[in-house]
Amino acid sequence: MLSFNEYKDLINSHLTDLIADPGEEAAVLADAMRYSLEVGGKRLRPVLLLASCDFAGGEIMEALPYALSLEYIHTYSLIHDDLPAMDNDDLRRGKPTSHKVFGEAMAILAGDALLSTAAETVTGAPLAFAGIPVKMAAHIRAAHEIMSRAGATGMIAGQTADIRGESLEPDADLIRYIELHKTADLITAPVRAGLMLAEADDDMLSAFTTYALDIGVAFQILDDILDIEGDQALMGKTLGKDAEQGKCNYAYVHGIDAAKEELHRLTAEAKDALSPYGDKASFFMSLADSLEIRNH
Ligand code: GRG
Repeated sequence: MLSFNEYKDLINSHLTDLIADPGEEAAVLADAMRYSLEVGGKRLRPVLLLASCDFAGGEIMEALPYALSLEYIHTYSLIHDDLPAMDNDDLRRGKPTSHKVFGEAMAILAGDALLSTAAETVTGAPLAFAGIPVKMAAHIRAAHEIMSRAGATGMIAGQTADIRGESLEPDADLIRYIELHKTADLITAPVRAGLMLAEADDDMLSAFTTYALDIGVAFQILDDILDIEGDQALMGKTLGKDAEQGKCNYAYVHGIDAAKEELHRLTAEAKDALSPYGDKASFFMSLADSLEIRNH
């Protein structure tokens, strides 16, 4: 296993390799796609994919296109989330948002193109390895896992519930639905897809699914806490918007103390799920701990 930063460096060094050149007539599209990818980001989702695949004995270079696809999907979701029709934000990853730099139409298209590049990447990945034996069923399962958790029953369903929640009475079930789908699905997809590529057994898949859903929900709860008491410069985005927009979230509805307790409970439950793997799972145990105390 590598360290978080070693996986991250590998991702960053290939991040824009798969951004196609649309020709001079549409060169601005590739510029906008690259801009949002390169302005920063923790790369949590692609790192999780490489680390999960590595943990289960898979080939990380074979998993790399799938990892990149996760960052394309995540970046598209941030570009679209920042649009005036959604959260209307001027700042993301500490820099002006896509629509502030390229205009609204181009920001919509850059998001669309990142999502289609992700689909092209996961469906085309086996072809990239023509000449070496490819476990086709594993590739198809991983591709389906990524695209379905990003889609109409996954992240987009969560975003829909989040927007709907602005005009509803706060409700614990709705809050958990939003956390699970808006955020945890795109953290669970890389973990499961990485294991699928390595043909991990069902017990491992089940333990790591519990881990990923827990750290995913915890990630959103801490995001909501940081929206109230975080440091704007560190977060790289405008804070305090959830209360302004009447967001249906854990910290806003149950209070900061209850949110911190739930964050801690979920982190402990996530680590507990991996206890059968002992020290071998230390990468994931430490990651859960560091995500619990992140400040950005
Ligand atoms: C617009 C289709 C569509 C979906 C939007 C991802 C999302 C769903 C909205 C973005 C806003 C938000 C609070 C999302 C929850 C997930 C989250 C906290 C994203 C930020 O992820 P980080 O902190 O970002 O990993 P970096 O910049 O580090 O990659």
